[in-house]
Amino acid sequence: MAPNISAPTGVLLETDEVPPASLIPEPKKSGEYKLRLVWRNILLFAYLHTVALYGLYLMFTSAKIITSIYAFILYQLGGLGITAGAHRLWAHRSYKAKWPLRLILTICNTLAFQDAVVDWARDHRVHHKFSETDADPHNATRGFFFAHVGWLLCRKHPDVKQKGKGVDLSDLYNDPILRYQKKFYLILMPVICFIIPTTIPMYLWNETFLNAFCINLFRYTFTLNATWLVNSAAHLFGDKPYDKYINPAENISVAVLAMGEGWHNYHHTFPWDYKTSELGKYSTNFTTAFIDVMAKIGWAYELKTVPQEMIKKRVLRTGDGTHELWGWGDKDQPSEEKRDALITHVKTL
Ligand code: ST9
Ligand code: ZN
Ligand code: ZN
Repeated sequence: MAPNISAPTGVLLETDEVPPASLIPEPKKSGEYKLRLVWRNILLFAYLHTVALYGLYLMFTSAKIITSIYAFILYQLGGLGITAGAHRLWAHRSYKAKWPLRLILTICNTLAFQDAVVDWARDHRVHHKFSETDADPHNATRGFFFAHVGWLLCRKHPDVKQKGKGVDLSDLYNDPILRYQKKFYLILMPVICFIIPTTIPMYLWNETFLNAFCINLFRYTFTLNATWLVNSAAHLFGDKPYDKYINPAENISVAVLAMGEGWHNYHHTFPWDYKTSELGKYSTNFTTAFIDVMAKIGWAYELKTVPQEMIKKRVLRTGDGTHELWGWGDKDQPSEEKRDALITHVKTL
């Protein structure tokens, strides 16, 4: 009998048997379909990247230091709108958020201009469900460039729309904040992503228009590329400690640039974990730190995470052997580490 591979992505569920290597299906190649370029996007992205590079040059030659610090802060805020908002909260529902947090995340998300959350989350759910097939909007089997930005420069493969229709989005449309963001996107986006970020440095610390404008475009383009690297680099390069049968991999460089979103082998294996990684170390996962702080003040709640035992079983079943240590009690944990570990709040009764 054929192995019980969860159709159609090949992603194994906890109860599935591990298929013998010879039975793992080859990723489907793009079949009979004609690539239709979208020249408007090609020209806009070429313009954007050219001005962004000039903005980078201005950062080192004529802009005030505070303008660069400000651009970095905007990158982090916009980044959170994507990672903590569109990705972990809305696309994956890995935690819940009260309305003030949802509102803040929606504003941050608009600052990052990656289209309305409902559209972003729709494409992302489709990406997880039909990963590395024609129905995946940024199918990484079509190469680094297509997964990175090429998919935004042409019409989507018909399978994306066809299979995407079956993905439930009712939870997103039930959120009035997201409905308003989508409805007024063409007004909100230019104001929040371009006009306000450019005028603040001009009025508050007398930055020139040219510096403020170009450096803001650099900030926007940098955030875009950090995000796109998750689709390209983290689908092509890195270890696969959790599931060697899928392409997404653990990529620390991407994790740092994308605020904790480079642990992609784990994330595709357990997409509902709010940490999008096993350990969620704050140093390489700023988004987890942010959600934990929000949970402390009660704005984030029902944070879902994978129990250690479940991860352990999965690593043994489908990992590629690069997962070194489970955590406390792993059979490979050195005895001196156990002996010297600092254990606080020890139970006294
Ligand atoms: C951008 C998005 O950059 C980047 C997303 C990256 C995701 C990364 C995820 C990685 C994990 C998270 C890591 C985060 C890290 C963050 C780090 C931060 C520091 N299902 O799309 P259209 C139907 S955006 C079902 O126009 P075309 C639907 O009816 C950059 N149906 O397709 C739709 O109508 P409507 C700025 C679907 O015509 C209709 O088709 N934005 C689906 O083929 C038409 O949809 C841009 O540059 C689906 N999945 O055009 C705009 N999809 O929407 C770029 C479509 O009315 N986009 N339908 O319901 C475009 O111009 C166009 O989408 C296109 C395709 C030309 C690419
Ligand atoms: Zn995801
Ligand atoms: Zn992915």
